[in-house]
Amino acid sequence: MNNVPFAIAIKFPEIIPGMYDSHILRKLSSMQGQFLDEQAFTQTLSQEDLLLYEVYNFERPKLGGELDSGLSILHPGKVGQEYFMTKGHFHTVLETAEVYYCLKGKGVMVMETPEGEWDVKELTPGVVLYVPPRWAHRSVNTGNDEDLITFFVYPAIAGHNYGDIELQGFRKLILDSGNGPEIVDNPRWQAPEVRHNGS
Ligand code: PAN
Ligand code: ZN
Repeated sequence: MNNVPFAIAIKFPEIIPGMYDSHILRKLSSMQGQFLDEQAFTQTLSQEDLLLYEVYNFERPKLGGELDSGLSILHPGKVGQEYFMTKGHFHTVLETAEVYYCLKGKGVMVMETPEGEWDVKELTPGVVLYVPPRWAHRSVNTGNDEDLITFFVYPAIAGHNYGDIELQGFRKLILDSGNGPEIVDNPRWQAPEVRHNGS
């Protein structure tokens, strides 16, 4: 990979960059066990394996000092009452942070630490969100019919740990109350001390 500066235009309304290193497509079938309403999940999936989100990555060598960046495009929709969301992850190198910049749409970032602290921050165009080291993160599209588009940057050495989130999901879920989004407890989630006692 050339160690020379590069510039990539992200222009409205197309958004999709003219150049990128990888394009990841995540469909509903890859989110087995992650949505609260399992019946709604099975039913939605039986109709169509919907495309939930796409990521365009600008990748750099996995070296200290390098930064990976890219665009996340999370489509609108729901499984039952739960809005479409990304899988979410901790960074494998837990002590690495990430910055998100919201370009379009409406949503939230759901975050938590391994110790069970949690936070939810709104994402609307112009918002810069700092996800500190140690915080797992998942974006959720709470808009009715618009993509949630964010630009992100993180250390190239970070890596993605999906497994710990897949075990029981995030502590908080974002559901449509019928009157807008609400934050609810995830019944599958167990506090670290309970989890580690092997219940
Ligand atoms: C982002 C995310 C992207 C997709 O690049 O990877 O939004 O979400 P999932 O990786 O959870 O499927 C990021 O946070 N990178 O570290
Ligand atoms: Zn990340």
